[in-house]
Amino acid sequence: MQENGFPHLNNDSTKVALVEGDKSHTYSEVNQRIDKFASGLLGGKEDLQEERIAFFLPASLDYVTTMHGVWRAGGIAVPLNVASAVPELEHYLSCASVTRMVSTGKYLTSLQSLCESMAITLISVEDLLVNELTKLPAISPERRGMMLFTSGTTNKPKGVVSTHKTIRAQITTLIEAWAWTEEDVIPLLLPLHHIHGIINILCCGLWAGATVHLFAKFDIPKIMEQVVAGTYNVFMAVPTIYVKLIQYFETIEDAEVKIICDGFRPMRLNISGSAACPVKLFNQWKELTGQILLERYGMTEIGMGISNPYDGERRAGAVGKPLPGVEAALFDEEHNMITDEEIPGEIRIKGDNVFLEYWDNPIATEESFRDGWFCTGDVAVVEDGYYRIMGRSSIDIIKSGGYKLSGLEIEGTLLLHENITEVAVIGVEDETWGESVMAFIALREGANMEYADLKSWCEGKMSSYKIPKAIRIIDALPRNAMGKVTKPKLKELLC
Ligand code: MCA
Ligand code: AMP
Repeated sequence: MQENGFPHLNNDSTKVALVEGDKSHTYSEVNQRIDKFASGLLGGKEDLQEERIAFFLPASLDYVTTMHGVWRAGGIAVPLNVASAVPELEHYLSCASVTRMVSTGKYLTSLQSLCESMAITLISVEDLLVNELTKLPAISPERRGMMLFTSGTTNKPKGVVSTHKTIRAQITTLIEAWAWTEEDVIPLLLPLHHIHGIINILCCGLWAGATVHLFAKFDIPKIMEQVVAGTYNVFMAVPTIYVKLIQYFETIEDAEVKIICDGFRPMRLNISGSAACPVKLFNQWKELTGQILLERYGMTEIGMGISNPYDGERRAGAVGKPLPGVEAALFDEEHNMITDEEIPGEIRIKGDNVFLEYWDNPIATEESFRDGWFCTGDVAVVEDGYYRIMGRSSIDIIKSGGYKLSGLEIEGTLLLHENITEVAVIGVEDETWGESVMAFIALREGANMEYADLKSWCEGKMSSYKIPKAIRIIDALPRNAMGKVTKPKLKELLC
């Protein structure tokens, strides 16, 4: 282990860190494997000097080995969405100038030609587990450690770069605020290319010395088996997961529902975040399980910023107060800080938790900060000290099942369809997904389009959760005098 760096991992020896199916791995086993992998990655070099190493791995021991191995060897970890379509992957890999990609099993075959065409060396963790350990570099906190891709109001996702200091701040504030301890056992059922899964669950758990159960997908019966067995004392998910659990309860016997809900009841904490938790859902979950959901607010660029309290009132429909070490304030359109309660404004955030930069995009980085504050684009009010999210400043951002999607990115792909002349994508309210993607489409003269055909056409061109759930064919998109599409008018068409 390096001496001065930021290993971000507990060093307890015998405690179980990870459970993966019927296998479990202790902290000492995981730590040793990481050191071997980091030594293999270095391959004789003293320091990777922020080489971007991508990984295309489901939640697994290999994932943890790779992420921490890259950190310990001085690289930048670039975890990728294992559900990505090839054009999306091409963008991530070229944007980050990735040189090596770590993957496993069947993916090693499916990624081969893409990696070859981009001169990226494709490797497995096993390939780099060396027995002779090298001295690992000392990593200063200001060094870049991770790049995650996020959708914005531009066509292509941007790489959000965090330093080791950022990562540390994001983890430690949650350890303190949510009272993580080594006694905690938590299931990880979220994808591992976003903060929610990576920082809030995996990194916090492994920093605290807790046990994290890894699930490669949201497998309700398997996870519920463990809930019933009383395995977990903490549960974190996006609102859609709680909705889907309630929908699942409607498909099984009442007695079984009761047993599952009794498994949730004694947990010390159930958290909802990544998208608004409707008050109805908050109340339903409380009625079913007795759990008062702790809702919090975060963003890829800031980790978590605002949270309802662990001890104290958890207010339905509100996201709470700024976390320890995080400064939050509301600003009006003239960039004046709002000091009166109940006047809405944009949430801006300061603190060590805030990212360093958008990779290779100084203009976007500069535009996203004002006077040292990161401008989130989310609008809120403060009521009695509690922040309540009112919406977003951009209609081009859609939050579906916890994923942040760019309407413009989806439009860009749909426009490649030979029969589509104009398209506008918006999010429409949806009980399961929060918002679901809807496309308004104008067609080439004489052309027809069935939804099912468009859906099949989209497959492989974008991640499946970005594919519109519905389309509406219209003659022409509504535009203002400047020729800009007026998306709010499209929403009105649905009323
Ligand atoms: C799956 N589908 C979706 C979504 N997920 N459609 C719209 N929105 C989605 N989010 C579609 C698939 O395309 C597929 O469609 C069908 O649903 C079944 O797919 P499957 O993968 O089996 O679905 P699932 O396992 O039930 O997934 C639902 C899910 C998943 C578990 C809620 O969406 C998910 O993991 N969401 C969380 C994402 C996340 O971690 N977000 C945090 C980022 P078809 O059948 O037509 O092919 S935000 C963040 O990190 C910030 C910092 C924060 O605040 O936390
Ligand atoms: P992402 O960049 O994918 O991490 O998504 C961050 C966005 O998710 C934020 O800018 C918010 O719009 C939204 N978000 C996260 N948590 C909440 C919440 N509790 N309530 C409402 N929106 C949320």
